[in-house]
Amino acid sequence: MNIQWYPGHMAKSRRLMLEKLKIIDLIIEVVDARAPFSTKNPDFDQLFRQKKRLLLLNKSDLAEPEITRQWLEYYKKQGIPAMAFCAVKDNPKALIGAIQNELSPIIEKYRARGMTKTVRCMAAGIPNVGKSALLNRLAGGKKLKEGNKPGVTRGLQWVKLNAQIELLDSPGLMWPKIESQRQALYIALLKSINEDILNTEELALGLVDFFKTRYLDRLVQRYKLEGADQPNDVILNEICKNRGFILKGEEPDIARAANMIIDEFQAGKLGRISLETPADLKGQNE
Ligand SMILES: Nc1nc2c(ncn2[C@@H]2O[C@H](COP(=O)(O)OP(=O)(O)O)[C@@H](O)[C@H]2O)c(=O)[nH]1
Ligand SMILES: [Mg+2]
Repeated sequence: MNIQWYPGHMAKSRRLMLEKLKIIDLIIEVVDARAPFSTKNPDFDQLFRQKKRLLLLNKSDLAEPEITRQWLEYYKKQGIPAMAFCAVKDNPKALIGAIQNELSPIIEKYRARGMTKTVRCMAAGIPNVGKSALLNRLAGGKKLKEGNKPGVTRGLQWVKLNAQIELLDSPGLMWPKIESQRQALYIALLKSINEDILNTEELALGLVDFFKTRYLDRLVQRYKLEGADQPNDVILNEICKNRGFILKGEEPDIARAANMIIDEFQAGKLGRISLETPADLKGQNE
């Protein structure tokens, strides 16, 4: 899979975000807890180098809790402030505490001079990781538009957390070229890339291949597979037949099966799944 997806509007968003950067006190960097490494935009280290950052592993309700715990430990060891969150369910109290904690040196500095300063946070990340959902959760409302596909948020938009803290929503940002095949696969499976540029069958085969490494039993159970020790395309074929996705002339409807398995994975029907663990990074460029 060779993905080069950097639509024109992203270059514009990047510029607009850079213009706003000087008034931002904290970046809430949102990643998907199922693949915190692969959904982290490598450009951000440079882009936000002078900013305080809080890393948020969102959609933690869809990831394996034990692996999320390993990720948090991994970041802690590196001195990176990080938290797991579920923007659709979690009470935001602990997160608000963490945000206030990060901002308190700035607030205190002004308070010492008898001033009250409004502090500002920006949510940033690749598309579809839940930036808008997160800010809606924090601000307690549905002011920001959400959607399970990339490109829903276009402009920059403010919401208020409380009298002193303001939050800025931003459009998802990719980087010009995804170097690793595995990273491209994960980003695509998590719907951060526009679906029309992807080959669904290739994606589904990649997903089957991933399941073989850690969750083969779930695949076997859900799709009632007979032989698990089979090549990926044979497994996809069997899934297709077992679901009765047959075209005229007994031809298996592979495209339909491919779509179905990706949809079911995304909807959490195969259980809570983590695509990558900190141990997977060994030997890669961390
Ligand atoms: N299960 C689950 N879904 C989430 C979570 N956060 C966001 N979503 C969903 O993911 C999709 C993308 O969210 P959105 O906030 O629009 O992502 P953005 O592109 O980063 O702003 C929406 O359908 C949200 O309802 C979460 O923590 N858990
Ligand atoms: Mg958004």
